Amino acid sequence: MAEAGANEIYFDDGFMENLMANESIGKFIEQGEAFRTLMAYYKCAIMEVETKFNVLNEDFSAEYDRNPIETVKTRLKSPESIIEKLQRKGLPFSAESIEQNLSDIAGVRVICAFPEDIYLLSECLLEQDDIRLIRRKDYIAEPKPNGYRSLHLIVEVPIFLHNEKRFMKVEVQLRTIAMDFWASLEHAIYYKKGHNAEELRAELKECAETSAALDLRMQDIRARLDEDDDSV
Ligand code: 0O2
Repeated sequence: MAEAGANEIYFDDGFMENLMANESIGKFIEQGEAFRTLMAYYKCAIMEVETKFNVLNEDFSAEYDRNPIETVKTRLKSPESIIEKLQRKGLPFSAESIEQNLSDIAGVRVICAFPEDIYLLSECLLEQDDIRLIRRKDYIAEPKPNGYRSLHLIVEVPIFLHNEKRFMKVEVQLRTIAMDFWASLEHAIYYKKGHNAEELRAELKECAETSAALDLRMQDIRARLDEDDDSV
């Protein structure tokens, strides 16, 4: 087999044969061009939403001398995860099906220091007149049974192409630093099996509650600091 160049990936024959033997995945591969174009649109939508949050952060920094955002992370769902999700949900393998049925191809995660900044930023985003809210799930007000907390928004944002304006879906997850840290640890034990897995999950759930209480205490300290500054 030829050496793969820096940007090339070679699959062995068996891998491609297995993939093409699955009729629906074969069709998906045939749709390569449409798939690549769609992914480029999602990338543009990610850039639009990321910029909106960066603008809000700058604005708050200039107006109130503080940054509500610690970090913005973005990700485009990998082809493997897209195929797995379509397969799991029994959905057709096509660019059209992806656009119609999946809402988390483009992901933007906004990490804040304090819980109240999550709601502030989400309101600021949703008030913008080019943003359409498709779905909102508040896992902070109602945490998942395992302790997971975050605010999830599915929004549609317009991207302006050379010949059309197109609305694309983006999943926005807003969470505190502590919630993010917890979620990465939870993700690591998600697939864990074995005798102590249940014990670890129970302990992690307790950590979620302790860390949510800590988030609120630190937010309260910040509010009291602000009051002191105002009274000087
Ligand atoms: P990835 O790679 O992070 O994207 P849907 O997408 O609508 O079919 P669902 O379950 O309705 O699925 O979406 P929901 O509840 O809004 O959550 C989707 C994403 O939130 C997940 O994406 C995770 O990123 C995150 N998430 C939700 N629940 C948990 C949890 O219990 N633990 C952790 N660590 N993350 C969670 P993906 O697709 O799993 O992966």
